[in-house]
Amino acid sequence: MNTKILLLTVASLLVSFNVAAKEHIITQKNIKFSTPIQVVKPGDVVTFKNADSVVHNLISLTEPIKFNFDDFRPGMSRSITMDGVGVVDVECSIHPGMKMSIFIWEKR
Ligand SMILES: [Cu+2]
Repeated sequence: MNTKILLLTVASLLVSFNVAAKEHIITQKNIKFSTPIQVVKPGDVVTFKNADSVVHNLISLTEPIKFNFDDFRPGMSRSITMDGVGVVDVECSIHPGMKMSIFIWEKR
């Protein structure tokens, strides 16, 4: 195979791999989120997991992504596609101070 064609094929595969939606996993453990801040690209998926031995909940009252998962028990997980651009503030209303923010941000 022609070397130039091979290189172009590899490059285009890398580019398409790079733009594919990514999954970001955020756990709830020891009454904390695993990170205070998560930066994602529009279309990426955030999966929340309760890795604690206590019940939490998972609430966002902020645009562009609003949700309210009550009774989020140990072992449960939820995946949410991050459409739009903005800052999503996530909290557990059972445990004050259990907060984190997701920045949905597209690099120009
Ligand atoms: Cu909690």
